[in-house]
Amino acid sequence: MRLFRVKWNRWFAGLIISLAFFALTGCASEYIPQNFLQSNSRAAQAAADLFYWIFWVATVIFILVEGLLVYFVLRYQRRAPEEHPEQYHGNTRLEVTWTLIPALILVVVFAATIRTMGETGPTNPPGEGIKIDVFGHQWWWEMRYNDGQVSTASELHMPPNQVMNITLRSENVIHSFWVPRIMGKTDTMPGHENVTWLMTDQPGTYDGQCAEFCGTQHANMLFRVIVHNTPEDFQTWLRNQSAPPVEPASGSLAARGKEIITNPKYFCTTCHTIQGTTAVGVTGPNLTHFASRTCFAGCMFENNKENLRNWLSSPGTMKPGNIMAQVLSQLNPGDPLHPLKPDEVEALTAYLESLR
Ligand code: HEC
Ligand SMILES: [Cu+2]
Repeated sequence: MRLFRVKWNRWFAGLIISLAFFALTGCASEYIPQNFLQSNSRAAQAAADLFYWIFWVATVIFILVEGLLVYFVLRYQRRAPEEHPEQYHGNTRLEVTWTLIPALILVVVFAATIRTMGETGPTNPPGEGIKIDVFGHQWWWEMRYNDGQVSTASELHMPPNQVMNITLRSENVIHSFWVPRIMGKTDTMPGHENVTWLMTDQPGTYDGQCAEFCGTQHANMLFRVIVHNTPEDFQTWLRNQSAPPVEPASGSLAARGKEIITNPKYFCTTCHTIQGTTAVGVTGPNLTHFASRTCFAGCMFENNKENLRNWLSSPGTMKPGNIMAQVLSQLNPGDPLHPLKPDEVEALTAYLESLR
């Protein structure tokens, strides 16, 4: 009788754990930015369809196999301590059957996967559209338009209903370019070019993510895909990105910021480019139109005054391990985590905020 009670306690615990599991899966909010099952493009929809198709096939198999298992356990359980089952060995017909059926199912799943890849895979764009280059850096994404004449960071802009043909590169480690709601993953490889494409008819902002572990800040290597409402809106954006930034009024705080950033003593120019100035470095994000962007540092931060001020006063606290913090630490050996003086930070913030 005691044994019996213990068993029921276990059943009860099992029940509670499964209930908690199903309850927790309901915790996610309605809109999940990186949920590829809530797709916003034909390619993502095809991937989601394939997923559901395989999921239901697997569910039927699961119910069938587990159902039979439970049935046999109950039907043929030992009823007396001295009872032994009848002994069998081998049944060729049964064994061939249960080898062939799973093999056939796998062939069908494989064929469906190949078909989806053929229709919407990264190497099969539905046509030629706008060519851009995307680079994976540690730890941010760079997007180059117009054969490299325009370079921006953390934001990929595109028009609706047009193919973006993307060449992917990396200068350091392997990253993976992923916009779950629009397209599947494609790796960026050092020394090797990969291609992918994006297309959607739904304007909006979609979250992207590096999907291949690439160092300590891998999880903070995000980006945004901004699909403009009309092709004209996109062209306006591109024209603005191609133009040099507005010159700060002489004597202003922003003008002092420009002096600092272009002064080689501060190293900024070795890593950043600001069109029309002496800053021509390419290690870090191009800052020519920094203020036009919605986020920075691999979209780890919203682009606002407070975050920018914090970034400039201590990039090593904001995103530990990044190369900017490492190099700037030389500016202030006494307190390497705070390389710039507060008034320098203020001036730089004012200047960067003027780069629309
Ligand atoms: C050794 C190269 C290097 C130096 C020197 C450097 N930076 Fe950076 N900077 C970077 C890198 C790399 C990032 C992106 C880091 C990340 O997101 O992981 C960055 C990010 C930034 C950003 C955010 C831009 C964006 O879109 O993400 C600003 C603003 C910035 N730096 C300003 C400065 C200023 C001002 C100086 C000089 C005081 C400076 N940087 C010096 C490499 C450098
Ligand atoms: Cu990465």
